[in-house]
Order: sequence, then structure tokens, then C-alpha cells
Amino acid sequence: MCDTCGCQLHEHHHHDTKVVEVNRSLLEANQKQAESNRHHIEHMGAVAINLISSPGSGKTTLLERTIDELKASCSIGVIEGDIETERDADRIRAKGVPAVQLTTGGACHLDAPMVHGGLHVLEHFAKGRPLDLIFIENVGNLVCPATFDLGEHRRVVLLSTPEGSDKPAKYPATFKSADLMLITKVDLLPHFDFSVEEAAGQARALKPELEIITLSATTGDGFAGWLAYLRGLLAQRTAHEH
Ligand SMILES: Nc1nc2c(ncn2[C@@H]2O[C@H](COP(=O)(O)OP(=O)(O)OP(=O)(O)O)[C@@H](O)[C@H]2O)c(=O)[nH]1
Ligand SMILES: [Mg+2]
Repeated sequence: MCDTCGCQLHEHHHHDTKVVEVNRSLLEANQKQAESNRHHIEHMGAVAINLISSPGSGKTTLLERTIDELKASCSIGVIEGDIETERDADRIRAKGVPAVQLTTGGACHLDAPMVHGGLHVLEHFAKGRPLDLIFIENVGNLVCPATFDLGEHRRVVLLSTPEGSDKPAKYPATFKSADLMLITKVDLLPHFDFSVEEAAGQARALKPELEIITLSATTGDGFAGWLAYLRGLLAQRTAHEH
């Protein structure tokens, strides 16, 4: 158990073989549950996206605008992960979309068993209405969530312009594990020394096939690319089903 963050998986910090063994079996159990979550989500006919970023990069704001844009054409459900409070789930519910709040009470990431519970509650909240898209907003943290598969189909990492363009190189595991990087808050580019080119270069050095979209959830700039990405995922899902 890591004393600083409560996360149990910093194996390289531990030389005690027992600790390493416990960590390994925890991760194996998580992986098993994640596979089961993925089947569950596919059985529901949905596609799931795990959103990861530092606190305040704009995950919930992205979801609010995405819901506004897609609500008429597809059915959305959200699982919110936070250490404390129901605030983010309340923001999503205010948009008329079912949202489950998972509070970890201190843990710095969601894990697959928590999301399993969340899926059942989400189905209950959806009242029999089939869901097309399930967003899982992870706990704001650029480190620990990278290690835990939740059963998602796509992992999306957000990097907002005030955070600085050196974050991919400094937090490599998260960017390496993502399918898509959203560079958010591009409306603030004139006020910060953020370089889109540098951030993209660092991220692609870690993962050449990483997709990158720049957008602002406030102005809507670049949002069309994100919506096209989501529509593409939904189209693939339909193709799989038939
Ligand atoms: N200028 C600007 N501000 C934004 C944008 N997106 C989000 N914000 C602001 O950034 C702040 C944090 O946004 P949230 O959406 O709550 O961030 P979050 O990632 O969900 O935060 P946590 O759930 O705490 O990790 C809020 O004040 C938002 O209004 C954007 O595109 N441009
Ligand atoms: Mg949030």
C-alpha cells in the first residue's frame, strides 16, 4: 500500500515479494472484472469511454457539452468517479441524463469492481431505456487511473492548456495507455505558453498511433472532431452487432 496516495500498485517501490504478490493478484482480479464489465456493456448494446485527466482539465464540462450535442440522436449514461461529493453526477443529471456517482472515499482511481456496481445502478436509473454511450469519468489524477482497466472500449486522456505541454513526457503511463488525447481549453491558448506541437510530439513519441483532437468545451471550437470520433465508435458498434 502506497502511503502517499492510498494506491496499492506501485510495485517498483516495494522490494517485499509478498507485497508484490498481493499487488499482482489485485491487478489480475481487476483485469478479470474489467473483461466481465466489457461483456456486460456490450450485452447492453453500448460503447464505454474512460475519461482520465488531472483535476479540473474539463472532463465534466466536456460531458455537459457532449450531452447537449448528442442527446437528441443517442442515449447516454454517465458513471462519475470522485473522492467525495455528488457534484459531478448532479451536473450531468441537470442535463437530463442518468448519472451514477461513485465516491472512492480517498482512493485516487476507479477500479473495475466499483464500475461493475456502477453499471447495475446505471441500468436501474435508465429504467429499461437502452444506452448507446456510457462515459466513465475517472477520479482527477494523471497517475493511478492508468493502471486500471475498467472495461471501457476507448480510453481518452484530457490535457488542458493551462497545465503545460510537458505533461505527456512527465506522466507517460497515462498517455501511453490512451487511445485518444484531447487537448482541451484551446480558447485559453493566447494566455498560456502551451505548445500544441510540443504536447502532441511528446505524446506521439510515447504512442505513435495516438489520436489527437484539440477543442474547447466552452466555445465549441474543435468539437466537431470529437463528435465525429464518437459517431464513428457508435457506427463500429452497430457493424459488430450485425
Ligand atoms: N476556458 C475554458 N474553461 C473550461 C473549459 N472546459 C472546462 N473549463 C473550466 O475548467 C474548470 C474545471 O472544469 P471541470 O469540467 O469541472 O473539470 P473536471 O476535469 O471535471 O474536474 P474534476 O472532476 O475535479 O477532476 C471549470 O471552471 C470549467 O468551467 C474550456 O474549454 N475552456
Ligand atoms: Mg469532473
